[in-house]
Amino acid sequence: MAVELSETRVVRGACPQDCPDTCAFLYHVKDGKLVSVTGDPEHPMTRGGLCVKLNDFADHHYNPDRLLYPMKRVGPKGSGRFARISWAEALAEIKARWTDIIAQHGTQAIMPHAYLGHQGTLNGLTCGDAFFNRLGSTVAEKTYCESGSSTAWLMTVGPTGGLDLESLAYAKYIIVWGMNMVSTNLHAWPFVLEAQKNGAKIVVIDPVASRTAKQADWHIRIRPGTDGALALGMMNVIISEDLVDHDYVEKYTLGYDELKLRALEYPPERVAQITGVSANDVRLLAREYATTQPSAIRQGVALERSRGGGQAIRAITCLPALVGAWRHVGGGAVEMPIWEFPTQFDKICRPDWIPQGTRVVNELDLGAALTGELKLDPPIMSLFVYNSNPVSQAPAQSKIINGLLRDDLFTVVSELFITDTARYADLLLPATMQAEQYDIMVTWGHLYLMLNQPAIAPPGECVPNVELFRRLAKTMGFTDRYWQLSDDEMLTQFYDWNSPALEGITLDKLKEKGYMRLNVGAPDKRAPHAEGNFKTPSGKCEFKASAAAGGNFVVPVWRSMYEGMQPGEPVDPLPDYLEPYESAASNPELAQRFPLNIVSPKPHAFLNTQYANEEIKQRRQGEQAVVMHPDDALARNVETGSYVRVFNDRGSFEGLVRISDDVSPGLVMANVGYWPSLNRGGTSVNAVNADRHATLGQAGSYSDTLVQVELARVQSASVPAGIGELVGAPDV
Ligand SMILES: Nc1nc2c(c(=O)[nH]1)N[C@H]1C(S)=C(S)[C@@H](COP(=O)(O)OP(=O)(O)OC[C@H]3O[C@@H](n4cnc5c(=O)[nH]c(N)nc54)[C@H](O)[C@@H]3O)O[C@H]1N2
Ligand SMILES: Nc1nc2c(c(=O)[nH]1)N[C@H]1C(S)=C(S)[C@@H](COP(=O)(O)OP(=O)(O)OC[C@H]3O[C@@H](n4cnc5c(=O)[nH]c(N)nc54)[C@H](O)[C@@H]3O)O[C@H]1N2
Ligand SMILES: [Mo]
Repeated sequence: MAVELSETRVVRGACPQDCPDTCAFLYHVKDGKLVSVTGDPEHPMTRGGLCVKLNDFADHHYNPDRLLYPMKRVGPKGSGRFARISWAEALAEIKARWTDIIAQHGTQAIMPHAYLGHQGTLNGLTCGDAFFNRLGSTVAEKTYCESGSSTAWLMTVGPTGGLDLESLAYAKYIIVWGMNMVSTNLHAWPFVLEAQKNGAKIVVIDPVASRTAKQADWHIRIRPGTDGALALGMMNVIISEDLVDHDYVEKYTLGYDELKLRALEYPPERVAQITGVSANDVRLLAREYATTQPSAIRQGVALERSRGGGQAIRAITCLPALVGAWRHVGGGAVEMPIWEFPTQFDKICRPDWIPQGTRVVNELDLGAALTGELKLDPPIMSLFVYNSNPVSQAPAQSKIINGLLRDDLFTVVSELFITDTARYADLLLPATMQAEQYDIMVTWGHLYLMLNQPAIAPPGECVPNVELFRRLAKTMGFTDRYWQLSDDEMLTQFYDWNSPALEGITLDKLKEKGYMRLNVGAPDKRAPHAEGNFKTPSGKCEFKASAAAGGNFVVPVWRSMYEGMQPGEPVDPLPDYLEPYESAASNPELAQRFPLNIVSPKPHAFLNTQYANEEIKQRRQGEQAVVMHPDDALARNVETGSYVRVFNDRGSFEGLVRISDDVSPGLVMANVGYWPSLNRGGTSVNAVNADRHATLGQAGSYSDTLVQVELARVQSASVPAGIGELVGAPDV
C-alpha cells in the first residue's frame, strides 16, 4: 500500500526556560506533530547542543499529565480533585468572585504571584503586570532571584552587560564564583574550557565540590555567605602589595581612598577565620587574579542568597576595576547581560496604571501575607498564580500551604501541570508550551535577540499567557487599546527598535533568522569598559556607590525596572562583609541546636521544579538526596543508604543520605526543585528555609539556613512512594 510521505517542516524557536543559555531551537514538525526539538548548530553561543533537561523537549509537549482545560475544584482544598469546565464558565467565576471581593475589601485584596516559569517578553516575568496594575491589585515584588545580584551590579557599574561570556575564551584567569556552570550555564562552559586549553587557570569558589568545581584547576571551598569577606581580603592583598592599576583607578573609578580604608579592615588572617579559606590561599588568589591578565569573574546567582549577599557582589564587582581587568578583551566581570537589550518595561508593565498609594507585597512573604502574620489591610482574599510554583520554590513552605488552605481565599492558577501549588487552586487555567506560542525571549547569558515561533497548534484549550491576560481584561471590562494589540504590535512597542543596539534588526529579519546579535561589538574585540564608560551616575565604577550615598536607597530591581529606585533601608555605600543571619557567630544559641548549614542549589536534570514530575528526568536526577560529610554522618549514626530527616524550627524534609567529602564538615547540600508531594514526607528543602530577605534587593536568603539532621523514623525506600528509581549517584 502506498503511503504518502509528508515533508518534515523546520520552525525556528528558542528555549523558554529561566536559564542564562536561551538556546536556539529547531522544531521538526511532521503532519502537525512535533517530532523532535534540536539545538541550532549555527548559533554562535549555544552551538546546537541542548541539555539533559531539554533534549527530549518534544515529548514534554505530549506528557499525558498536561493540564488541557480549565478546571474547577471539586474536592477539599489541596486534594487535587478538579472537574473540567469551559473558559466562559471559568472567566465568569473569576469575574463574580473578584467583583464580590472588590466590593467588600477593595482591589488590593487581590494579589498576583508570578516568576519565571516562562522567560518571554509577551509571556514571561512581566506578562501580567499591565493587567494587575490596571486592576489596582496589590503590586507583587518579584525578588525570587537575581534582584540582589542586579542591585549590587547596578550600584557598582550600572546597567551594563559587562563581559560577554563568549569573550571568556580570551581570558587567562577565570574565577567562577558561586556558580555551578556545568549544570546551570552549560553553553558558556566550552568558552571556559577553550581558555583553559590556551593556558588559562580556572578557579571555582564554592562551598561544595560541584560538577564545575571538579573540572577546575583550583577549587576554593568557602563557608556559605562569606564571599564578601574573601573579596575584601583579596582587595587588602592587592592594595597592600601594590598590585593596583593606579592609572585605571584614577581615571575610571570613584571612592578608592574610602574603599582602601575598608579593605584594610580585612587582612588575610581575619578573612581566613570568617571564610574557612586559608590566609595563604587568600594571598595567592589575590596575587594571581591581579597579575594574570585578562582576568575574568563569572558571578553566580548563588552569591546573593545570604544576608550580606548583595554587599558581597558589590565587593566582587569592584575587583576588575581595581586591577584594570576591564582594559582587555576577555577581562572584567559578568553578572547578566540583559541590560544591553532595549526592552521598554514601562510599555510592557504600564506602571502609570498603578493607583497612587498602592501597596507592595514581596512574593517571598507569600506565606506571611496569606496567613495574616504580615498585617495587611485589606487582607489578601484572592491569589492569582502564573509562571511560578511557590509551594516548592518559595521559602517557609508550611506557612504557604497553611495560607493556601484558607477557605475564604479564592486561588486561581494558570499552569502546564497540576503542580504542588496548583493542587490548592479553586480554578485552574491551562497554558501553552513553547512550541505552541510566539515570543521574543528575554535572555540573560548572551547578547542575541531570540525569536520563538509557534510550530504546532495548542492542545485542548491551552492559551499563551499573553492571551490569558487579554481574556481577563475583556472579562473585567477594560477597553484600553493595550488589550487590542496583536502579538507583533506588542513586540513593536515593547522594544526600542531605533536604539543603536538593534540597528539593522527588525522583526521580519528575526522571523527569517530566528536570532540576531545585538550591535555591541564582536566577542573577540569587545572591551566595553576599557576606557571607563560605566553606566553609573558618575560614569565611573563606583566603589562608593552614589545610589546609596545620597538618600539611602535600596533597589528592588524586579520592581524598579518600572518604578525607579525605591527609598528603603539604609545601605552602606561601601562594600562590606555581613555575617549571615544564621551562624555560630551571629546566633550561637540557634547554632547549638541546629549546627549544620544547608545550601540548596539547582538540580542538574530539572529546571527549578519543571521536569521533576517526569520519570526520565527523575531517573537522571535521582531521588531527593542529602549530601553530608563523613564526620557529620558518623556523629549522627547515619550510614550510606539511610534516609534522614533534615529539620529546624520552621519545618523538615526527608531525603536519601549521600556521604561524601564533596561537602565540608558542618555543611549539608540538598538540591531544590523536587516536588514536595513526590518526596518522602510530602515536603522539600524550602520547608526549612526562612522567608527573611537579604539586605540588598530583597533577595531570598536560601543559603542562610541552619538545620539539624537525624535518621528518619521510617527507613524503607518505598514509604511514601518516592519519585522513582535511583540510578547512579544523585546530582551534586
Ligand atoms: N531553596 C531554594 N529555593 C529557591 C532557589 C534556590 O536556589 N533554593 N532558587 C530561587 C530561584 S533562583 C528562582 S528563579 C525561583 C524559581 O521559582 P519558579 O519560577 O516558581 O520555578 P519553577 O519551578 O520554574 O516554576 C514555574 C512554574 O511555571 C509553570 N509554567 C511554565 N511555563 C508556563 C507558561 O507559559 N504559562 C504558565 N501560566 N505557567 C508556566 C511551570 O509549569 C512551573 O510550575 O526559585 C527560587 N527558590
Ligand atoms: N540545570 C539547571 N540549570 C539552571 C536552573 C535549574 O534549576 N537547573 N535554574 C536556573 C536559575 S533560575 C538560576 S537563578 C541559575 C542559578 O545558577 P547558579 O548561579 O549556578 O546557582 P546555584 O545552582 O543555586 O548554586 C551554584 C553553586 O553555588 C554554591 N553556593 C551556594 N551558596 C554559596 C555561597 O554563599 N557562596 C558561594 N561562593 N557559593 C555558594 C552552590 O554550592 C552551588 O554549587 O541557574 C539556572 N540554570
Ligand atoms: Mo533563578
